[in-house]
Amino acid sequence: MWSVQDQRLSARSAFISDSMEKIGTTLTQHIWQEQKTHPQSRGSLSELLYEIALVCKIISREVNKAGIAEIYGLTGEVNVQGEEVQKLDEFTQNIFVNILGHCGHLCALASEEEEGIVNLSKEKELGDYVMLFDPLDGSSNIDANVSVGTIFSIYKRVTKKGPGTMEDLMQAGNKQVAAGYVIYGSSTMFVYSTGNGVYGFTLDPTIGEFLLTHENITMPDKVKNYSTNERDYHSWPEGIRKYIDEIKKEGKVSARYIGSLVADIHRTLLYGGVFLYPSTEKNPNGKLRLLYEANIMAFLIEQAGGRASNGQKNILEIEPSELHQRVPLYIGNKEEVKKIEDFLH
Ligand code: P6P
Repeated sequence: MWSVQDQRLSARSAFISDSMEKIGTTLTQHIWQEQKTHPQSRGSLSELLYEIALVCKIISREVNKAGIAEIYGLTGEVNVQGEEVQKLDEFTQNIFVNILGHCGHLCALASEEEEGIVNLSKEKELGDYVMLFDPLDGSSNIDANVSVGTIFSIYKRVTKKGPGTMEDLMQAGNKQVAAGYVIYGSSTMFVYSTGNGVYGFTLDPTIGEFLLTHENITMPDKVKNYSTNERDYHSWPEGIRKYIDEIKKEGKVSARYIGSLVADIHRTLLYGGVFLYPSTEKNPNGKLRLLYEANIMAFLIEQAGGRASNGQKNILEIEPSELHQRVPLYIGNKEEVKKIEDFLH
């Protein structure tokens, strides 16, 4: 005859074994499996990705409680982009620099929030990688509880030793060894690629793990949505006006625009469609940044079967000339982006 205690223990172990069957692949396990496909790898990139995931779990916690913690609102300062700095912007920038700066796998860091290279020369151990990131993209939407995101791009250094330089940071997007974003929305998702497909992981906050929910994401062929800020219609290049006029005349593709790059790209990646941020009178080179916004989205979308262009060439082939340089961005369904390029020519 089992005691009540024995019955409780057996029920609990049954529950644990049952739920373990459902837990699937964690992000940590996936990164490790990816590493095993590179026998010469020493695990430095894997550990770097683990650290990024850790930082993003902390950011997720802060973003999800921002209102309660009363850290909504502005700091009263302005960043290098001339944008008002939200308190969460400041928090996310600092936590990235503090944790990633000390992880020993980077020799240089650059961020949307800082003019130049984040100085790691004081670090006792410098690594073989550089990272460019936008700690909290779309942060102007925070107070309206709209999805925001973190964007990151990782390259192998090209210089031999010592603190990383601009040469290490300003590489073409096709040299990225890993890139991804984390979207803080109805759930927190970590979406990344190391060049072998795009994988999405959803955070289970009850166990603090990112669990694989989107295996080898492939863009649908159907162009479901077009996404752009039509405020700029009259200052777009004529080809873009003609393209959008045609889409609206046909009436088969829905307009969807959130105004938060990570959210707009995440929807485009999963549902299919195109996102456009053309050059405008206010932003003759477009608004979005090549090195820590466009390159990452281009890398992921291309891995998922899509295409990203500045209107003339593949985003990933652009040789950077400035750390914060902007580019026009046409990204999404491959055939549709090629059609946009044709309209521009
Ligand atoms: P606009 C957010 O401020 C951001 O940098 C991107 O996340 C977003 O895609 C874009 O700007 C939105 O710009 O001009 O439409 O407000």
